[in-house]
Amino acid sequence: MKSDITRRRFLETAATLGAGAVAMPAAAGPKTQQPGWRGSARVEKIATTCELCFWRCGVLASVADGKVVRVEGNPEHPQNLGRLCARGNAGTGLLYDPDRLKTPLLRDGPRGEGRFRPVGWNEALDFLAEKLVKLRKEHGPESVAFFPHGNGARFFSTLMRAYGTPNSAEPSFAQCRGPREVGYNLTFGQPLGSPEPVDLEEARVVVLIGSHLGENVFTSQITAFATGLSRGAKLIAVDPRFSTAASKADWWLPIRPGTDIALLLAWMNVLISENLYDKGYIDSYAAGFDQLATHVREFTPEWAEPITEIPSAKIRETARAMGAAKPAVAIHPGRHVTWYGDDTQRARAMAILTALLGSWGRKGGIFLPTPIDRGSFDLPDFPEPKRGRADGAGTRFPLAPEELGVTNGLIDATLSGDPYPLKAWIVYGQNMLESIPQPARTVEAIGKLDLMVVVDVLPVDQIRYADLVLPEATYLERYDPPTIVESAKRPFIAVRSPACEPLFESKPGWWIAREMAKRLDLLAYFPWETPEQHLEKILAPTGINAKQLLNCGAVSFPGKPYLEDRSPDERSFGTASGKIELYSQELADHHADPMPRYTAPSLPPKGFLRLIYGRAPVHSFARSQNNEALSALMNENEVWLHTSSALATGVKDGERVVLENGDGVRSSPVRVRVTEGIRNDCAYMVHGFGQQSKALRRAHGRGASDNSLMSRVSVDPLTGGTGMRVNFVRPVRA
Ligand code: MGD
Ligand code: MGD
Repeated sequence: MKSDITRRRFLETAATLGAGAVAMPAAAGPKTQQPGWRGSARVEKIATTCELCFWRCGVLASVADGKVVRVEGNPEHPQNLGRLCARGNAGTGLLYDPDRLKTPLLRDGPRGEGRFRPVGWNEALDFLAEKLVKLRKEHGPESVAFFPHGNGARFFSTLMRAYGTPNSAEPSFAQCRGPREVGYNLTFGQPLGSPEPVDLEEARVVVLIGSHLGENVFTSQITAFATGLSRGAKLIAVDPRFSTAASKADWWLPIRPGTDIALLLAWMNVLISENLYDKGYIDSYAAGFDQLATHVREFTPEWAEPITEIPSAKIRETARAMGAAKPAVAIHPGRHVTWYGDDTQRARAMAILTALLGSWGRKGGIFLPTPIDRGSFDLPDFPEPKRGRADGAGTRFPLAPEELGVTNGLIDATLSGDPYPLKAWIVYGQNMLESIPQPARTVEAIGKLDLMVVVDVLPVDQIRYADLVLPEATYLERYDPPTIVESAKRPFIAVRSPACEPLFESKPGWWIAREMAKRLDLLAYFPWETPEQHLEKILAPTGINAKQLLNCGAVSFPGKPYLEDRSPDERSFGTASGKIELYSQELADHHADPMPRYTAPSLPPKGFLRLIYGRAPVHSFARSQNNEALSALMNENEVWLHTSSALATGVKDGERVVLENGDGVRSSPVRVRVTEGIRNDCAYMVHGFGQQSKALRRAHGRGASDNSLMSRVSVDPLTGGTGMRVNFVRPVRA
């Protein structure tokens, strides 16, 4: 029952505010006219939404003679206010990438050899429909698994639910922020959502635990971060590497990897033992304080010092800095948090620290979402699957919400046939061989399938294993469902609309999904003919119409971001107790620690270094390395090695080495960066490079892939999240 509450909250992110308080649009409404392609009329600028990453900034695409000549930030978009990062500015590099997928492709040779013949859309979709009908008849609709990612996937998700499969999973849960959402939800009764609502600009102390803001670039987030620092906020950066953020920090704590929970417990110990926590807030809103105080009594800074390798005096000093600045302390919850398999508990520890400082719902801490009412279609009931989910969400992984799914759980089921065989995968906007660890298992699982379908924009490596490839139009060529962001100080709705016609034979996702629905007799789930009609329906309760939104790109609404903006009855928490749960009965019921406890991570064997990884500001995941403008800025990654590690192995700065992991897996060659800016027990690289597909002519063979070296994972038993920082590598001279 409690888990049901947990799961529902993922969908109702704005649940703390009563229905009567639903936001209405700003009185002025849209201000400018940005006419663009409507019918056959050519006009200048189209307001739309970026998809180079998942922050989804507002952009204006300048169109001349049907060609997008420039993409810039939309000044009217409430999130990025006209600013745009390098990747967003390089949108045309994806649109006009000569290596794009151009036509539907059907496999024409053994699977894995990458031989295809181009086919028309009718042949491609008839083929898929025929296969899906057969699979449903012979193995049940549950035998088809869906791997979506990105905004455009939502129409496909409707299609897959209508078809009857419960098996759908995105990497944004089990390879990204799943354990964080579960940890905060257990504590505050509400997950954080995206964009994460961290009040960086108002903070007096910012705490980054791994979050490498500055290399991890979300435009408005780093703007708020810079604003906060320029207003005098102190910065504590906990990172085994001297990250860009660490270089701005008042305290850089080069923690021994995997020991953050020990540091967090010691911070709690100091806040409580020195009476620096927010007593009034805890008394009003929290439950379980006495149990927590008893629990952390033994976890002193002196206890944490040998574990974390951070001097106890620094632990005290930083805890006191937080205590003095409370409640304006922004403990950034992190985003990619699947590190060591204890990730839900680390997220819980961060959430509890946030609560002790009184920072949840307070200026300079974590602000609260404000709901936006939206319209929906009256659809027929979705068929109730006869068999439950195959990925373990809600069962083997009791706190993984069924709506989001566990990618690796679906791969496990495909390999084992347990709880039942999966016969087909449909992959939309997910680069499985780069974003799911243990890629050799993924390939092995694909080998067990009767059907593998990939809907993508580029010929990424996984295409090689597909039976059918469907080329989607890029985000600049299509409508997607509107972006509705409640976790902003001013919540907003933004639109994605086409700046130009789809190139080649590519088609928008909404069109592909609808055409499939026709063939599968599921059109009742798509009761609209054009995406404008769909948009109009969603917008109906907001008081703005599709034309207005298309003109300006985004409309914001007044928000109530802080507890003080809300009446007492709007301040309850969505937990079972209605309070912030410092002690979690729900975790105890699942035989897990009700309060976080430190467990030691596995250590690198002699001669090996822990592989850690992160982002570069000018690239997104593994999706941007083939982009002409972005590859000109950075066309390979490097492996960071500490000076002493380089000395011990005899490798030199600038030399190319191969990395070999503990299982003997070798990377492609990668250049060494010898630096003092990393601990001597780690090796670091930027994710997304080392791509194998020869059809990506700029990205192919550039640098090394972190994912290829992840032959091991430590799975979080509560969520299924794959802890990926448990692989060890050594440089081997090429
Ligand atoms: P992490 O991988 O959690 O990423 O960005 P973050 O959430 O910031 O953090 C990487 C940092 O953790 C590195 O600096 C690494 O040295 C440090 N680290 C490694 N091990 C440990 C440890 O044990 N303890 C501590 N304290 N630190 C450790 C990811 C985020 O970036 C995500 S999820 C998305 S969706 C976006 N992707 C993205 C992108 O692709 N490109 C760019 N430019 N920006 C992006 N922003 C977002
Ligand atoms: P991308 O590499 O961006 O990552 O996981 P993914 O979303 O799988 O792959 C996106 C795929 O979608 C690419 O194949 C791209 O060509 C395609 N694509 C791009 N635009 C479109 C479009 O408009 N339509 C369609 N149909 N396809 C499109 C990201 C995930 O990866 C995340 S969120 C995180 S935080 C994790 N980070 C991470 C890591 O740092 N290291 C390793 N090893 N694995 C990771 N996995 C996770």
